[in-house]
Amino acid sequence: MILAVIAVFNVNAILKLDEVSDDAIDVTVIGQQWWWEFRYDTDDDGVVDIITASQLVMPAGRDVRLQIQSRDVIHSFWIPALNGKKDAVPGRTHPLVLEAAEPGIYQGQCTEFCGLSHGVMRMQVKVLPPEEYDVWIDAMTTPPEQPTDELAKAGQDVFVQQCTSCHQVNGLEPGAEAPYGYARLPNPDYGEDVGSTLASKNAPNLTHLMMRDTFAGSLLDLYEGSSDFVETTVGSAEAVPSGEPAVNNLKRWLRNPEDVKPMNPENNQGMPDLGLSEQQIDELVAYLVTLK
Ligand code: HEC
Ligand SMILES: [Cu+2]
Repeated sequence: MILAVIAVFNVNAILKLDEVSDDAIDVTVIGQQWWWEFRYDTDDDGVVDIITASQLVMPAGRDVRLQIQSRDVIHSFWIPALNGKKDAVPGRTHPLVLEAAEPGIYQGQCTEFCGLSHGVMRMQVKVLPPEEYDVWIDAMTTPPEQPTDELAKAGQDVFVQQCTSCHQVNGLEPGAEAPYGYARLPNPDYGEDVGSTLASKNAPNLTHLMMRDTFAGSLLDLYEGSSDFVETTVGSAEAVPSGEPAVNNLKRWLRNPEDVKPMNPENNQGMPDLGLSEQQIDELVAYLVTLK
């Protein structure tokens, strides 16, 4: 009898967990060794118009329906403050609904052992007030401005030569020639199209790199003084990050990514050391910080 009474409340609550409102937002989440990708179709026309990494962005007070997938091994998506865990399994799509009442930055961690850098495969959910979320969508669907200073322009040339074989900046392809143009749409099949040698055929889309607060699987900050993001901070969050770009973190990454996090580039997992000169690194970083 007692169990029957408890079951009424229990079953009710369990059914509600999967309920979503009509204005829910759909986001595809893809686990990779060792970072998370997020894809949005903001105008619901069946075409992906935003591809970003490390940080899932959503508005407060609205359901977000995640479709969780993987491109390599089994990962598990978990934002403890927002919902339970859900496995990311190659060849399958698992749904999970998130809803956050309060703006803030919510921390998460991959919770299924997925190889070398599993322990540092982090992610964040940035929850924005609804009007700030619109600002974010606007920024993410507007091409970044072309670099104007000489150092950044030189960096863009190096980027086309050395980086576009793995990373997309919407509109820049390997062998592209100046003056470069940025297309508005990201390409979900970019890796396949450029013949990427990566095991997952995929690297983070960098078109709006500086719109995130962290990079490299949320291991390093993209802005100075934002290290308080290591813990979930509820209360406020900005659509467009402000502050000084953490150029030293970007330089560290480009000098040798494997120094920052364990990867297996010999097996085409992760980003290899490209043997860049300090001059090239300065140029590349001057370019990367324009990607906003
Ligand atoms: C062989 C493929 C490959 C090449 C070439 C490559 N990268 Fe990467 N890069 C990756 C992969 C894979 C990751 C994701 C690593 C991770 O976080 O686990 C990555 C991550 C990054 C990130 C962090 C992005 C984020 O949002 O977390 C930056 C910045 C970056 N690369 C810049 C560059 C630049 C600049 C170049 C050219 C000098 C370059 N990469 C060349 C594969 C590549
Ligand atoms: Cu993982």
